[in-house]
Amino acid sequence: MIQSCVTISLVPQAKGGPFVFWGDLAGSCAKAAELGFDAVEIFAPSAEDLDARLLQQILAQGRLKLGAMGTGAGWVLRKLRLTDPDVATRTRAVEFISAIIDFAGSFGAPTIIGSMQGRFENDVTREQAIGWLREALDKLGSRAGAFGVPLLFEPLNRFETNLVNTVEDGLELVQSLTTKNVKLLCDVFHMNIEERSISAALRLGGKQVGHLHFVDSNRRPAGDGHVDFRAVAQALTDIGYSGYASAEALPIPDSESAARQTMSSFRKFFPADLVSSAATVSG
Ligand code: LER
Ligand code: MN
Repeated sequence: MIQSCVTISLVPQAKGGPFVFWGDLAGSCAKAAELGFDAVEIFAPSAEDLDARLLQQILAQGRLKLGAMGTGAGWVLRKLRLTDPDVATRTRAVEFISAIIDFAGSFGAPTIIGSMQGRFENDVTREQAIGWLREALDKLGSRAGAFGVPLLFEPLNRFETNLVNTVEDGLELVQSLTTKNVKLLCDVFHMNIEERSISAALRLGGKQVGHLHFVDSNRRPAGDGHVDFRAVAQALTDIGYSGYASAEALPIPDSESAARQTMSSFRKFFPADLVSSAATVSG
């Protein structure tokens, strides 16, 4: 069954980024619950900045789940990347993500690697960078496995990375790992830029699709751009996808309206019969 999720950023320095809610964890969760979301995806400055007991209480109050946690603050705030040429920086990047995996894992939630993948540049070749990335993903993927959750790896568009831009690139990477616990996060905004066909790419991803960033072509909430979400929903049903459709979108015109627009699209494109047939396919 496909479930709804919405992003909350707790990182003021990421201002301008594609997050629906900003700050005020309790208030944002209360609003997400009021609008009918099943879960929240949290983008925090670090694992240490979160209070697990408080989060537990807030989630319980709204009958919400933690859908996933992002790690991009490692890049935004600390300039850490898994493919940095400096080994000490790569090690700190792995430690930063490990702490988030442990925190999210204790809530039964996966962790996302997006911008922390970095890029290859200057004297570093793509092969070298991919080698470092594989090393890190093997460690981090098996760490997430201890909590019974996958690690989510997100292909990004060419303006954000030159390493992994498409589902095909992502599959090649995750299938080359020793761990089998890294799944793909398909972000419709990035897919709209990089894929020849969004639905064909989702079908190619198949069982390796572990999470979806549910957002439109212009990074506005789903339904406010030109993505054909009927085709997206059909592809997800065909592959038996049963994860989250998580709104990682700009808060346009404001957070509450963006969340409402997302929910209205979620109900339109993932109606109960489609959602339950997806559950049947996935067994
Ligand atoms: C960044 O563009 C993005 O889509 C995030 O989910 C990556 O951390
Ligand atoms: Mn994304």
